[in-house]
Amino acid sequence: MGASYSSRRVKRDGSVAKSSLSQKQTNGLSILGTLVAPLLPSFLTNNPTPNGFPWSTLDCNTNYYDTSPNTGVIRRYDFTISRGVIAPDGYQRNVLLVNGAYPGPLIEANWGDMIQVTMHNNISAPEEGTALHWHGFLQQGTPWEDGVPSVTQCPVPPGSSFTYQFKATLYGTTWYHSHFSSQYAGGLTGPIVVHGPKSQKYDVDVGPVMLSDWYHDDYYDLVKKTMSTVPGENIFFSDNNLINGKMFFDCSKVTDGTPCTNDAGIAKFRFQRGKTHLLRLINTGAEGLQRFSIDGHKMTVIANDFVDVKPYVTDVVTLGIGQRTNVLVKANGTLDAYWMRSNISTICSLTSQPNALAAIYYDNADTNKAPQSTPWNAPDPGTCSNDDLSLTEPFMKLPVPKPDVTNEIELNVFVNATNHTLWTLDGDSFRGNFNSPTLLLSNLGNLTFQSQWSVRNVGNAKSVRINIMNQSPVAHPMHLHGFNMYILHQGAGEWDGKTIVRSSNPQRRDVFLLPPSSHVVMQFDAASNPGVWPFHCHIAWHTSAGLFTQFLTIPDKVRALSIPNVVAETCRQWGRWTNTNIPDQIDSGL
Ligand SMILES: *[C@@H]1O[C@H](CO)[C@@H](O)[C@H](O)[C@H]1NC(C)=O
Ligand SMILES: *[C@@H]1O[C@H](CO)[C@@H](O)[C@H](O)[C@H]1NC(C)=O
Ligand SMILES: *[C@@H]1O[C@H](CO)[C@@H](O)[C@H](O)[C@H]1NC(C)=O
Ligand SMILES: *[C@@H]1O[C@H](CO)[C@@H](O)[C@H](O)[C@H]1NC(C)=O
Ligand SMILES: *[C@@H]1O[C@H](CO)[C@@H](O)[C@H](O)[C@H]1NC(C)=O
Ligand SMILES: *[C@@H]1O[C@H](CO)[C@@H](O)[C@H](O)[C@H]1NC(C)=O
Ligand SMILES: [Cu+2]
Repeated sequence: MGASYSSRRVKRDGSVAKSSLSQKQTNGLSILGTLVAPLLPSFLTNNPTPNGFPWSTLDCNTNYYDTSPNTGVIRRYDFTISRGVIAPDGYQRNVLLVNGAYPGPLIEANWGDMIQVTMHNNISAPEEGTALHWHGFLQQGTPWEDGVPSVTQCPVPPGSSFTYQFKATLYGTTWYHSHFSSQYAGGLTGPIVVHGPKSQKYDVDVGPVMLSDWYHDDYYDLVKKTMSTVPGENIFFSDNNLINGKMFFDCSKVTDGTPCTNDAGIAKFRFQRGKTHLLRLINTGAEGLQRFSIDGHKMTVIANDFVDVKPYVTDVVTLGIGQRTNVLVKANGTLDAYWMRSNISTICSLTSQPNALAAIYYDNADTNKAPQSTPWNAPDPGTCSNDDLSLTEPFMKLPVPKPDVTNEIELNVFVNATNHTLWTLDGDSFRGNFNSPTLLLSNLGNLTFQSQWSVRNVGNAKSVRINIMNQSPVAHPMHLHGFNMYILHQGAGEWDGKTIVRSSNPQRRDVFLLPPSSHVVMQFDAASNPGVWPFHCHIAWHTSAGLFTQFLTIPDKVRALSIPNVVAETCRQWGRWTNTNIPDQIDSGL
């Protein structure tokens, strides 16, 4: 259905490429996806160190888990989170904006810089707490900056502010998003780019390409559906698919009188003929698995998440939620305009309109004309899986160490006695307590946790191996905070307990796709990062319904952390606010 709708619209030359709404009406103050969005870096990365770069003599072979430059530079950002009304795809809805923008502003830094973001919670009517998570950053020595309510901090109440500060010890492409309930499905997300040494040559850094499913209902109503006890009500479909926050919609489907404009416009990019372009793909969606392609162009994959990989060529890049892939694209097509496409897999995800389009214009092509290119014939294999582990070999080589602990975790779904559909890891369905973050309790030496907090204390284990078995018929993008995981094996059914793909240098990343009824074996070097680290499914609705656990690593060192007073002060502020405002925590809280 979605497919025929899209191709029909594409043939109406012009209307697709032109917008009858202003950028302000579709995306507020965001300029992402427009032809005035800057190429990157938007500041100079070179400086007068021996090698002319802030990272001096460090390069792509440096082990970034234990070595990163100290540039002495602080990149400061001031974010105000507010409610607003925009129409990213022409359908007008209430959203959450960062500095009036959806997607939120780009954070850009060099490897080794400090990133400092002062966030003001201006969410009103209704008021709501919030917190921002910096996806994929390791937060070594600063676990309280990870931005997860119930785990690393109390939510920041309306009217209050919180300043996050952490070091960019890894380089590449990532994003930030709210970790308070499913708020980020309401628009509270933005891209992050950390410039570092280049493992491959390219000419033009096009910047972030955010891929996101899009719902027309408020996120809170969708969380209510997720937690509904009415049979079937917790199954619902996204309404559209956006590239850099933009796409058009067939407003004849709107029956409730909500303002809707058919031709909201699409994201546009410019290519320079003959040059090699870097595209930084990020799946910032709530539920949908994306299959990204560019008509007439092959892509060379050079990084997955924060890990540069040995380059390989592909027609389609698969991204689960939270995953990033840097690709190089040579502008050597015969036409002067091409479609960029991102299709949500209709086998692996729930959507009524899977196909996102954006336009790529070479040099002086007419940017008001729709491209006439044709898609690759690349049928969805329906495996809900990333590229084979044998293909994705990290550039910076690390063998997997011998684990001191191996845990098996079973992922399942069940309906509880009051008919709520809940996800479980080893039988526990997570539900957090906003007032008692695990990190703060652990820092006080109180390791008595409620079972519904699903805390796994791995003690002094240096390296922890997890064999996770998905007993559900659904794929899950599993994300670990604080580490890059070694991804050792994946397959249908049970693991044989020994086979590892390329143990001399297995794939590493911070989100992996766990296909239906399959296992994935991952490992992380727990002792390298004392703290409390969530491991969860990145589907917003699954996290809401409990698919979340947390690892406590090196508790003695967590006890010894000197956590800034503002973290406890935020809990006091949250406590005061909740004295008179009862937060309606209908889900797990995250
Ligand atoms: C994306 O969807 C379009 C429209 O249905 C289709 O022609 C194209 O082959 C698809 N591409 C991929 C990579 O799935
Ligand atoms: C706070 O939010 C309101 C809308 O709820 C908006 O009008 C106002 O401009 C916002 N303040 C700032 C500083 O962004
Ligand atoms: C375009 O460049 C890519 C990457 O260098 C190459 O694989 C491809 O064959 C080229 N295509 C044409 C039409 O020259
Ligand atoms: C079922 O789960 C919901 C959501 O977590 C919870 O509110 C409810 O108390 C649970 N029911 C029972 C009987 O435990
Ligand atoms: C749960 O659903 C079953 C089947 O629809 C129904 O018979 C039962 O009354 C429901 N229980 C509750 C507590 O709502
Ligand atoms: C430890 O924290 C729990 C809350 O998880 C609390 O109930 C308990 O009283 C605390 N214990 C001590 C000794 O403070
Ligand atoms: Cu999931």
